Amino acid sequence: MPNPKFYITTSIAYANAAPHMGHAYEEFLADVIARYKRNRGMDVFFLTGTDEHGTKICRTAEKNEMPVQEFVDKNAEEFQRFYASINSSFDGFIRTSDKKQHWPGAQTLWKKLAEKDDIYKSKYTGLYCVGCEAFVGERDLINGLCPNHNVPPEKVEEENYFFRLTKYADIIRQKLENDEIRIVPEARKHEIIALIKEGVSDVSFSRPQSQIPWGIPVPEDPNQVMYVWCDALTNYISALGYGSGDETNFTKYWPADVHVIGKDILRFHSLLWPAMLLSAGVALPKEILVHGFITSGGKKMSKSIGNVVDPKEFVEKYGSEALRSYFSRDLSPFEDGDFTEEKFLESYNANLANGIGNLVSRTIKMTETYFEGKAEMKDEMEVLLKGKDGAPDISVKDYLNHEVFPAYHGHMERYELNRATDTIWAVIKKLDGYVTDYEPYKLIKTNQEKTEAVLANLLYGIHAITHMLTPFMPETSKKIDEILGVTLSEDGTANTFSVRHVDTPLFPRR
Ligand code: ME8
Repeated sequence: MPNPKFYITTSIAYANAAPHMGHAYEEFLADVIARYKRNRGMDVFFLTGTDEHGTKICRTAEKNEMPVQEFVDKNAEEFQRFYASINSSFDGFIRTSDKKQHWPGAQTLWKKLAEKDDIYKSKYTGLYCVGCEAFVGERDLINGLCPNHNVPPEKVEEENYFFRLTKYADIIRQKLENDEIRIVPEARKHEIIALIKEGVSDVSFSRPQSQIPWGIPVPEDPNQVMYVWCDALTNYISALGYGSGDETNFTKYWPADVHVIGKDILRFHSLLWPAMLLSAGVALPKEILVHGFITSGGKKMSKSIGNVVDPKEFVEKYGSEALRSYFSRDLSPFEDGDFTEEKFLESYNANLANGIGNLVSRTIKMTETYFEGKAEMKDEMEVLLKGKDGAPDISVKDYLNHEVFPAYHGHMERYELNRATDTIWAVIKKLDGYVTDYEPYKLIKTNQEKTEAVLANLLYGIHAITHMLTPFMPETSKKIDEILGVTLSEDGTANTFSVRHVDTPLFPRR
């Protein structure tokens, strides 16, 4: 039996500026899930990339006095470099200006919709927000301004192609209601269903080439270029070879098991995209994970407020593992979350320096001092974790197998990533308590055998921690495992340790 496949994507970031903290977070979320699924033995394809067409990019390139292609090349490279610097394990990076891989996919899909008679030409008179790259209605505005960008939308009057979204709205609403397309978290599902119930219109699906020269030409009508969202959404299949010749990956990995996106682009992914796929007769994505927004000091990060935290500078200063740790511990994937340097430092010291760093260093030190760095798990001498508040005592192994792992995997499967790390940090706390209860630094004077059992249990517990922590902090987990010098027994559990000396703390206090 081949391993089950798992196809996960991020949205594709606009290549009109350097990556921001929101991009870093979304990439991190998808990376944690991809790493977790790989560790579970799945055949994972993790796709990320950049969205390189549209009015916004075209205008920003002009402002920067650069040819558009050069401008997006530079930014796409910056995204790739940044994602690599935060240890993203992506398998594919799609760029929508890629004429070999992406354009044929987008044009093939367009033709399918046209064959279905789901595309027609009509006059569009209305409003367009360049920031959103979206046609907006009066009801979307607050005091005449786009609430996302605080600017008035532009008036547009032009001859466009339209896509018959109305034809599919009801079917999609049903598929959302019965979780055929599952939206996580549940609240976002209700939000999109309510939006569909308010009423849906057909969408303008192209722009005149004279208005926006930077985009994919509409098949058989070079006077029109595709609307940027029509082109961008197709990336999820064009990256797998759809429409460009070799469809091996498309056949193998599609449909997406999960699209990871931010809350502002929910309607494109849970309505427009499924409608396009239904029209083309292509299978629908199974799940959409919708994350919240990162703010700074409770406010949207903005240059004028001066609260922007640049993720690249941040990684240069503190390292990618520290950033990943903050994302893991302090943000919930389903809600908005705050990022400030002050909060980061607090979390760093509590979770890393005093938390895992301290537990590892004192355990290693005692093993070195009392047993020349060697310890072995022996069944005949169990030293139990003391049950608190009337709970019975329990062995470290049983505690991990019966309480910790089931809770951890449950959270991971439900994408409750911060709750999964709560489970990990509960183990750290438990092991700290174990040291306090048995005081190996005193016990060594009276009972050497029992002290070794305590240390072996601690090392065993730390190995369980690194195992669970790998998707979140891959480098730290690897480093700690090297320090532990673990040898696994036949059943795959750690049984002997030969610890390595460390001179510098894993996470010095900051
Ligand atoms: O929307 N916090 O690109 P984008 C968390 N090209 N996430 C945030 C955020 C924040 N402050 N700001 C933005 C696009 N995001 C399109 C996608 S997909 C076919 C096309 C998230 O660069 C946002 O929700 O504006 C989106 O998921 C991602 O960053 C890219 O945003």
